Amino acid sequence: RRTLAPGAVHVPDWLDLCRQRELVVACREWAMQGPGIRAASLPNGARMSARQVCLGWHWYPYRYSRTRDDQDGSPVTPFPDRLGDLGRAAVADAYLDPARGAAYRPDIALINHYAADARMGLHRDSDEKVLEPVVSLSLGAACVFRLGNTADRGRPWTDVELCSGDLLVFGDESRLAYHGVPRLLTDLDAPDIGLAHGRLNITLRVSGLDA
Ligand code: MD3
Ligand code: FE
Repeated sequence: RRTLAPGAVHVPDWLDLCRQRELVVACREWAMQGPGIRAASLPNGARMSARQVCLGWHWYPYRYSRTRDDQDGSPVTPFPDRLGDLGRAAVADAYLDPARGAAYRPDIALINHYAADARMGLHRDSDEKVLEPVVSLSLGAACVFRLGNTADRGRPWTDVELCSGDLLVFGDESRLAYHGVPRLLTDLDAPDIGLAHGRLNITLRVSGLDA
């Protein structure tokens, strides 16, 4: 467990291989429940290179909707209880604060799949109406994760290698920090968890929107 910045905690190897495999299976099922995994289009027309499935609320740049407004308009898959439980355990372990963990009520899961050449540019997550922590779980290929500052996309930043099973929690002073994924590392070093290639990242969030 390592504090990267105030409110930003990295717990390497938080998920054992069995839980990693279970999550890969679950992500595959969630992805099959709707119109499929999508590359979101930004308002400038560019497509994101990571592909995404949303649970609880559908992220439609740059807002949340209960329907898949940029796909077939179908209702988003409900947020699964088991991810709520996982999020509470994550916050408790990252902050060494069982009470804070118990109070955490995520209602959004964004599942991103990165192929070998996918990236995520530096951005901040500011579409949620409350500044509760974001929980991130990494599966499959490792990546370089860049944690920037809260002022702009420039330096200072810190690069951290995220591996399969790692937990990151971002809250408090780090909740609005710029962050991104400059590159993936080789699949060849990833554990065998049933993911054919690339990297999966699950983020859990609290929308602050009415149920
Ligand atoms: C730092 N995902 O989905 S997860 C995203 O690996 C996103 O897929 C990246 O950025 C990924 O928005 C990074 C780690 C993460 C998530 C949310 C944060 C870091 C954060 C919010 C504030 C600060
Ligand atoms: Fe983000």
